[in-house]
Amino acid sequence: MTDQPRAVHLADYQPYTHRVEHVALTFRLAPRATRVLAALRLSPNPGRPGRHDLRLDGEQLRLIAVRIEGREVAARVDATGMTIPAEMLPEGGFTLETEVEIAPEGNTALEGLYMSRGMYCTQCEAEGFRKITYYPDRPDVMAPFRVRIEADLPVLLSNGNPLGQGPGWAEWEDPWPKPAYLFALVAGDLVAHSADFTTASGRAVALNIWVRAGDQDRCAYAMDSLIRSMRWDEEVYGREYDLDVFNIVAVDDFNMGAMENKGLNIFNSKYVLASPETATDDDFARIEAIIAHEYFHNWTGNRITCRDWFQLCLKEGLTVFRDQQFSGDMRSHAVKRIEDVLMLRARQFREDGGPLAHPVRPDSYVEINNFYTATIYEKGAEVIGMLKRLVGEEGYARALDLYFTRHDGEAATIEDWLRVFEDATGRDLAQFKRWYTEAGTPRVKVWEEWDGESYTLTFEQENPATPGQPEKGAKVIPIAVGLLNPNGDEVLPTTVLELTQDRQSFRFPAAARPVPSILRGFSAPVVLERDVSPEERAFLLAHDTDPFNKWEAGRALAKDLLARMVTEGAAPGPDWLDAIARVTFDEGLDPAFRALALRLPGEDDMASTLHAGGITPDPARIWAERRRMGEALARRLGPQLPGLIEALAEPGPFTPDARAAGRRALRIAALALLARVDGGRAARAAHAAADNMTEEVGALIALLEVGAGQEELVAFEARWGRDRNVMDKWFALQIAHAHPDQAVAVTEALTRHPDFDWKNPNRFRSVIGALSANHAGFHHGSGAGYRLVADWLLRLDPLNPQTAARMSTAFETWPRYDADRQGMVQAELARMAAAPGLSRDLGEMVARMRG
Ligand code: 0A1
Ligand code: ZN
Repeated sequence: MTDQPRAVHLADYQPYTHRVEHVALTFRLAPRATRVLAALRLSPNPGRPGRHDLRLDGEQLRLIAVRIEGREVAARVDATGMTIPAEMLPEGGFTLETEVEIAPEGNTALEGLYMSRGMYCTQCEAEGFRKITYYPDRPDVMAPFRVRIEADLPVLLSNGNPLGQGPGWAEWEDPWPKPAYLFALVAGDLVAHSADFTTASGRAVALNIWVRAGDQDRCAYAMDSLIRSMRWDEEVYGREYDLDVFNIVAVDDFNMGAMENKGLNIFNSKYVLASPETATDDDFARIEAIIAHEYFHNWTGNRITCRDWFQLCLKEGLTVFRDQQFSGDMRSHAVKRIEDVLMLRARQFREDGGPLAHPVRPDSYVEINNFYTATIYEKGAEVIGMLKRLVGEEGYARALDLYFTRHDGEAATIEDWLRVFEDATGRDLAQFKRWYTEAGTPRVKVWEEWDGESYTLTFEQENPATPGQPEKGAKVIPIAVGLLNPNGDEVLPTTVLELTQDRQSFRFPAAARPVPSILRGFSAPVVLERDVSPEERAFLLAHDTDPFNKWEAGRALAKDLLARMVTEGAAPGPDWLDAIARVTFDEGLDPAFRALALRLPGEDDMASTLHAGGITPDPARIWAERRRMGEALARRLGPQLPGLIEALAEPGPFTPDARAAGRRALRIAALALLARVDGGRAARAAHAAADNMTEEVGALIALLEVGAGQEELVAFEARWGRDRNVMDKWFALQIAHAHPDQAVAVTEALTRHPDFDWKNPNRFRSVIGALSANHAGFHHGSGAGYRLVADWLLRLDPLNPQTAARMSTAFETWPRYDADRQGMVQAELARMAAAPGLSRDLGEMVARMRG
């Protein structure tokens, strides 16, 4: 057994002992023996008075030499770094040189310098740089870098601006001081899709997207998204780009979505490459959002970085918030908000309600890679949305301007961030800060009272206990409210109420009893509890002027019904069927919105809702009742569906814009419903006629959902078998849409497919991740789903602990289920915990889930 891994605590933060004034690196690349020469110009940090040893992080490095001011020194080396005692350090500034050897070819963890199909690339966030060279690998140590790369490869890239290049070498200089986690290097046989950009102040920037030969014709959308992001950040946030080049590289083996390395973003190829034939509308939207996200990090993350990893939400929450604003501006704010909330509830509420719950700013961790979570990213963004709602558009703009001027070039904290808002707006944010320090999703109950003259809304907030945080104080909760009169006119336009106490009432003059629309735009990440009749929900679905709450009313109607179907065997009645029918065929509404209104509540969402209501969810029953619900809707809408499908056909060539995508989304939703009553005839025809991946996949899923589609799957493989990104879809969709009793068998069969390259994270996620996403299949009463996922996590862990740990969250919902299932999950968690040599990553996750 290895030593018990130690937790890192926020309270222990101390500035680094030294300053790094400059870094010069030379790489002599070779797959099994890359030499890394580093020259660090160091000086004592005045923020840490006294004389200190020099401690540098370093892991899995073969040390060749260490010199100070040109003289060899004997450093103390251990498994996590090197120490040079204070007495061996010159007073004042000095240059430290190290030479190490590393083996990128054997690096399967995809952290540090590694190889992906013959190409060298790096991933340094969070703590990967220490696997490249000895260095103070912490975000508050910022330095300018100069990099020389020597390799017999045509394209050699690093951060910053190019200094020069020749056969077999290239040099780069990044003038902007940066932490090591933003370092990047790429070397390979790549081709560029290029464009130019001129910034608002006239700087010419060369833009390149580097891909393998043959992929250049799939870069246009990413490039267009990049150019729109650069312009948007200038126009909306006044932020300009600050180097002469901006490079993006697409890599096939990548643990996450993408990485914002300064001037050299590295992307999972799945989030760059797109053409109408190979990418769905959702892929296009995701590419646009991720390109924007990484680009926006140039200011929120790179120019202003995090003091320590506890402050991760400082860059991630803000950058997600900014990419959400951008996507809303590019597409539809209403649709984007609904999609973001669906995601938040599916991932973050799920996390916040289980054993892995943690604050947006945690105060301890064992492995920081385990904290790139929905809470830090998505809840982090929601918290900023609330701040903006509380201080208003202008207050927000002033605070952000102050943030950029005050902290440019610094490594900042959440305290700095909140102080900027306090100074810019005069508001006290002490209570608001609890959103950063306390985990858990607040539950807000509402009562209403009307006395003939005035109408009162009373709110009560409850902040549930989470691991390590039994008691919590009241939060500041902005609740956007509107009131409608009984004929549907709005009598109170959206007004933000500030709930700051456990219980609080708000009174409005009202001569007639109004219908309230509460938590408009999902103004706070809370669970709203209010007894509402189906009639009132249907009324809001028809009349609410707030698009989010209009959709939410339909959603709530469907969830109430499905809950009654599951618990009491209720039948889908006309309240819901008629209300949805009206929205589906309302041509005054955006087709994308109508498609969202047609989407049935998810099974995992239903399980969580039932559990919150004190009912133990039965996954098989939820699956069956949800299916019955879809069939009832299909019968109700059936006769009108062919007409709708026909009317939504897009003439002319495919365009990925939001309007066309919305029409396709509604058309596919209609096809999927129709398949339930016509045996898949229309879906089969649509599949045969499809000239784009959105419709090809949409029709195929519609067929799989009714137990058909086998021939289409064969044809799909025959056509796309050589395309990795497209084949990921083929693997995933047949598992995600398998019958619950067959999901495990289908997954097992696919793990034996010759193209199941499980060491590739995208392929692993497409297969094992797809099984975890098949709710009734994963939670099958036999326990076979649990066993299979645990087997594969254990197999992946020694090679790629980061991805294994991340995917172990499949098990986080176990406390919701019955004793049998709980026992089976606990047994799998115990089996994983006992595995010899378990990584710190997976070890921490399993320990937290076991509780
Ligand atoms: N900062 C990146 C995401 C990222 C995080 C960690 C990684 O390795 C552990 C890789 C990428 C982003 O927010 O896009
Ligand atoms: Zn990010």
